[in-house]
This record gives sequence, C-alpha cells and structure tokens, in this order.
Amino acid sequence: MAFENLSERLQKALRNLTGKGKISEEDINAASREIRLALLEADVNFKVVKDFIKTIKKRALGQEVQESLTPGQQVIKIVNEELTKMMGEEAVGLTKSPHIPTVIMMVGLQGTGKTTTVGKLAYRLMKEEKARPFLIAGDIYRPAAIDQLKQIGADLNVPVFSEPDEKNVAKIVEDGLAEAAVHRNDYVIIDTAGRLEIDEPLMKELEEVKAVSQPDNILLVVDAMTGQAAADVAKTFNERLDVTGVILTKLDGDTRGGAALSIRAITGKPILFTGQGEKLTDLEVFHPDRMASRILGMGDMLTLIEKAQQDYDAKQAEKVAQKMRENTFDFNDFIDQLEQVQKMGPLDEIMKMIPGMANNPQLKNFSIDEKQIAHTKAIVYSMTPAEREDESLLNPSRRRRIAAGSGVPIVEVNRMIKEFKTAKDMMSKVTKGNFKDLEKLPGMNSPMAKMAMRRMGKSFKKKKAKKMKKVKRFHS
Ligand SMILES: Nc1nc2c(ncn2[C@@H]2O[C@H](COP(=O)(O)OP(=O)(O)OP(=O)(O)O)[C@@H](O)[C@H]2O)c(=O)[nH]1
Ligand SMILES: [Mg+2]
Repeated sequence: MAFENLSERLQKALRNLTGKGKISEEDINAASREIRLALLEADVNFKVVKDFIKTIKKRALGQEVQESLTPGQQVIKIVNEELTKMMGEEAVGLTKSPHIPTVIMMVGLQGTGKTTTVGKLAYRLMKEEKARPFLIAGDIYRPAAIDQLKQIGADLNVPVFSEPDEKNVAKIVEDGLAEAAVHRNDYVIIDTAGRLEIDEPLMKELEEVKAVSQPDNILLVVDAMTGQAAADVAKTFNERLDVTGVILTKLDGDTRGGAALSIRAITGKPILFTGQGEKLTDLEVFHPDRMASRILGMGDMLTLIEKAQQDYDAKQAEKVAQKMRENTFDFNDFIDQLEQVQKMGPLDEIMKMIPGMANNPQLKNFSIDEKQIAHTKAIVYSMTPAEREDESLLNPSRRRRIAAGSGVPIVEVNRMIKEFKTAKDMMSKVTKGNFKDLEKLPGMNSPMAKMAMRRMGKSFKKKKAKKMKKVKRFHS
C-alpha cells in the first residue's frame, strides 16, 4: 500500500502526544523530530520538510486554544491541516474553455502513464458530462504508441486522430484540431511522447504543440513511484511549459509518498487527479484533505474532531447555557442533549475513536451504555409535561407511576433523577465559571454527568472564546 511507512511513522510520532492532557515544548520538539525524519524518509523534498516542520512547531507552540480538543488532538489537527495545505487545499478540476473544444495536453516523462491517462480522462468526461472527446496521437516516436491510443479509442468508441507519416508533431496537432472542429467535439485530448530524461528537443516539441493548440489544460503526468526525482522533473516541465496541473499516477503501488507531498509545494501547481490502477476507471479526483487523513491514518478520528466541532448547534448551545444560568434546565432539555450526543453515532464507538480518551484519568471508566440511554428516554417520556419541567414534583408516588409507565425498575428511576439533579447542579456551576468543586460533586462518575459536563463545558468555553475574540478585536 502506498504511504505505508510514512503513515506508520507519522502515527507513531503523534501517538505519544494523544494521551497527554498537557503538552510541553519538549514533547512538541520530539514529535517534530520524528515527523521530520518520517517525511525525509518518504522522500519528501528537504526544503518542503523544513518549512513544514517550522510551521507545525510555530502553530503547536502558539496553541490556538480550541474548545473540545485535548492538546494532543490539537497537534494532530495542526499536522493534518498543514499536510493538507502542503498538497493543495481544495480539489481542483479541469479548466473548461468558454467555447468548444476544451483542449487538454498531456506531458511527462516516458512510461509515466500519459497514454493510459488520456483514456481515463476521456472515459471520465464521457461518463460525467456525456462529453464527446476527440483524441490526438502526438507520439510519433514509438510505432506502438499510436496503436496503443487507437486501441483505447476503440474501447471507448472515441475518435483517434493520427498521421503516421507526418514528422512534425505540431502539424499533426493542428490538423487534428481542425478535424475536431468539423465534428464539433467538446474535448480534445492530446497525447504526447515521453523521454527517459528531460531533453531539449522534447521540450521544444512540446512548446510548439502548446503554441498551436493553446491548451486550456497542460497536465503533467508524474509517476508517484519515482519519489523526489518526480518533483524535480515537475519543476523543469513547469518552468518550460507553465503546466496547469499534475496527475499523479501509480498511487496504487508501493510509493513512499514523497512526490505527492512535494509537487504542489515545489511547482505551486495543483494535483488534479490520481491514477490508481491500469484500468480506464482507475482515475480519482485528488482531495488534499482526504489524502492527508489517509496518510495520517486517522480518518475516523479527524472526522470525529470535525463532528465534535460542527455538530453542536451553536444557537442551541447558547439557549441551553442560558437555561443553565437561570437554572431552568429541565428534562426536555436533557433529552435534547442526549439526542445531540446520540446523533454522533454509537457512543462507545465515538469514545474509542478518540485517541487518549482511554488514557485520560479524568475520563477513566467512561462508558456509556446505549441501553441506559434508552431507559433514560423511556423514563422521561413517562413523565407528565409538568414533571419534565420541574423535577421537584417527582415525589415517591409519581416515581412509582413513572417506573410502571416506562417499564424501568424504581431504583433506576431514582438513580436517573439523582443523576439529572447532579448534572444540572454541575452544569449550572460550570456555566457560571465555577469549575472548582466539580470533582467533589456526588454522582460525578456517572456517565450522564460526564457527558453533560463535556457538552456544557464546551458551550461555556465557546462563549468565553467568543468573548475573548471580541475583546481582542476591540483592542487591536
Ligand atoms: N498500476 C498502475 N499502472 C499504471 C497507471 N497508469 C499507467 N500505468 C501503467 O504504466 C505503464 C505505462 O503507461 P503509459 O500510459 O503507456 O505511459 P506513457 O506515459 O504514455 O508512456 P510513453 O508513451 O512511453 O511515454 C502501462 O503499463 C500502464 O498500464 C496507474 O495509475 N497505476
Ligand atoms: Mg504514451
């Protein structure tokens, strides 16, 4: 699998951080050293690595305080974001011409996958846009090259233009474009010859082809297996031809990843697609963010971090916080909160996805039983509207009625009500900014209390952060 080593090493570098509640400068230095080595070993360009590490350190030490993340998670988030930035940011598509045809010119060294990728692109455009691509065979140096493209054209039922006796490639391309104009094809894809190394005649020829075809896209096809050398090649091609983007092929192989990670930074040009195999269907849009989390092998966790930040509707948080301050938080709100948390997925799964959760002494024994939540809901649903709004109404006879109604033993009803009261008390304190006697509260170890604290603490911190931002803005 591609990136296997890099993945493993980066994960190892970060694993040491995730369990920690506090991260020292030394921790960050140690992790940075590991990350640096991992990247260099993956054949990422030296200069790119240096800049990367510098940014990571600066951001990690600056610790932008993020609600809802532990310091270790914050560092992972930073590494993930910077890794994404290194490879681009957003997925980039083909440049479309305002009038037909949109011209795509493929360039690259020998055997990188240009001809194969012409076919893959044609297939993709046909499928996605019902396009009518037209292919031009611009490789006249290998006799088999034209046949190879013709075969692809035949497979796709797409016209392939060639002039086997013409020695001037620019002329072939010119004639091909004229032919495509007659048939009003919407895309023209030009295949070109590769060389083992960059040489002057090749570059000249490509410049001529560029001049006659005025391509909307010049796509540099790079073999991901060639590592850092690929980045150097990309640099030269880019300097001569001002390519518009890169296609990274053979990412299905055992690549160390250096090319994928360096090319963007070195050329400033985006990676548009990746080749993931030899078949026509093996072309994927390149998403820098997904690639970064794939490399970090922390897709689940990163998704979770995102979820934790987004899922919680800020307005609702504010509403709840208000209720807490006024101490009017009731069972209806409690159920809302439970559902908010449940929306994120099975709770024990979520807990497992958070690295360091298991090592965090404060959250030790944190386990939430789905059954328990179901019971809690049943209990609340068996209350009258008045009882849901005012827990002090819940005298023993009412509790017995609720137990019978919900099919839950009376001891459990009592426990749940007690936990609710504890949570409410605690949340009201947290909301008022009093974290001090939190630990002393009875029932502090109940899952419900912990869960409530987590959510409430977050909404509180969010508010505080907002306030701080305002103050900052005011002063600057
Ligand atoms: N595994 C894998 N193989 C690929 C991929 N893309 C291309 N290949 C293979 O790489 C070899 C070379 O591909 P071509 O498309 O002929 O490369 P080219 O750049 O046109 O080569 P020249 O025309 O000789 O310069 C072929 O065997 C392809 O099947 C890919 O994404 N993954
Ligand atoms: Mg070829």
